[in-house]
Amino acid sequence: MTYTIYGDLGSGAFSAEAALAEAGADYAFHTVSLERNEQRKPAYLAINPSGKMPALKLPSGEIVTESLAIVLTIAERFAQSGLLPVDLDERAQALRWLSFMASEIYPMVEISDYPDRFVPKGDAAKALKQKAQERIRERLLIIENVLAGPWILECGFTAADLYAAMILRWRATIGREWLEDGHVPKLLALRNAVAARPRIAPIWARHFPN
Ligand SMILES: N[C@@H](CCC(=O)N[C@@H](CS)C(=O)NCC(=O)O)C(=O)O
Repeated sequence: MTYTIYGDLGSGAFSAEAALAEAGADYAFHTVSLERNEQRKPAYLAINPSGKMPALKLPSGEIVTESLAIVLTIAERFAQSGLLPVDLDERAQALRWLSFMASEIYPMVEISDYPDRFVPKGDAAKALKQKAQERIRERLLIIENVLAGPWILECGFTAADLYAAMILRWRATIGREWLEDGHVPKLLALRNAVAARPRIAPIWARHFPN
């Protein structure tokens, strides 16, 4: 029995797949198409009633949802992967920044990508999208300012880095121009360093071509 990731390419499923690859785990990737709205269809709602991806099926058959819980589950089960530092103070910082991204940034992604789920289409939706992008950018700048370089933590690569790289690659969500305007050079270097990691590079290329 292997792990099975449910999700689409380019989505939060990247974090699950990159974590499993870093851990050297066997896994299968089951595509749930965002374009076809399959995350809202009964077959997927039976896996994750919240209609969000990713979901991870454990070898036992249990389902884990929420990208943060998935990444931490993988880090715990493959302790030798170094996805979480052994030192408890360093680990606390990895957990801090992972939680910050999952709870302060990721929820803004839905608002930026689908503002008309929250307010009527048109000017209200445009204004809301802009606000959500501002929040994401403010929060990315907080990480930019504490980032040790090349990774978030001085002790080295952790799961927080692969999670940050994924968010940084959601260019349309954040705003391409802002990203290209030089506000977050350390985070962009981190994103490139994550993309170049030997176990992640082929996964990055599948999720984020071009
Ligand atoms: N809190 C969830 C958020 C996941 C999420 O928003 N995933 C997006 C793809 S990146 C999704 O499933 N969107 C589909 C939708 O909102 O309909 C997590 O961390 O796993």
